[in-house]
Amino acid sequence: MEQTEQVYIGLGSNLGDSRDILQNAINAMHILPNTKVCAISSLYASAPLGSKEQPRFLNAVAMLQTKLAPLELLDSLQAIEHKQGRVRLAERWGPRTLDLDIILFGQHNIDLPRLQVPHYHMQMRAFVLQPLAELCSGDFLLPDGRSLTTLLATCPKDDSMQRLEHMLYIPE
Ligand code: ROI
Repeated sequence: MEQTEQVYIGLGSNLGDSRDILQNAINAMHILPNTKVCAISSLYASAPLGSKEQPRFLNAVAMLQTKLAPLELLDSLQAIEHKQGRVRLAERWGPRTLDLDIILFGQHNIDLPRLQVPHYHMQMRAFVLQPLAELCSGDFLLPDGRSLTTLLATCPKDDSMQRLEHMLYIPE
């Protein structure tokens, strides 16, 4: 794919030094070929969705510009996850060192066995929508025509969610 696309990545971690792990992931995404990190949301802490018997999560959303094709980007993100020591545990919604999800890939709808974009669960997850809303305006439209404002208004409220003081940053 030759065209430059704007891609939104959801980052999450709840094992190890999560803030460090998320910053390292941003640094690693920034040096991918034909890719740069253009914007990063605030960092949010929230109670785990899924099994409650796990530490709280740190989440953020990054906006990238990339010329990589969707599956090339997915492979690159999975390589970063593995380098950060991610182990896929048997438990489906269990703890993870690093999760990098492609939330939106330009205005593309992607429905492949390995990759579905827009991300299936985004409309249910305040820890995705809230940071995403920091990076794009409320009238931002998804490929199916829904606005981000509509998604935010219908998303289950998460009272556990806290916007943190310390920030992630784009490396020089
Ligand atoms: N819960 C929160 N709060 N944040 C996440 O990133 C997250 N990721 C997941 C599950 C385990 C579903 N729960 C989460 O994959």
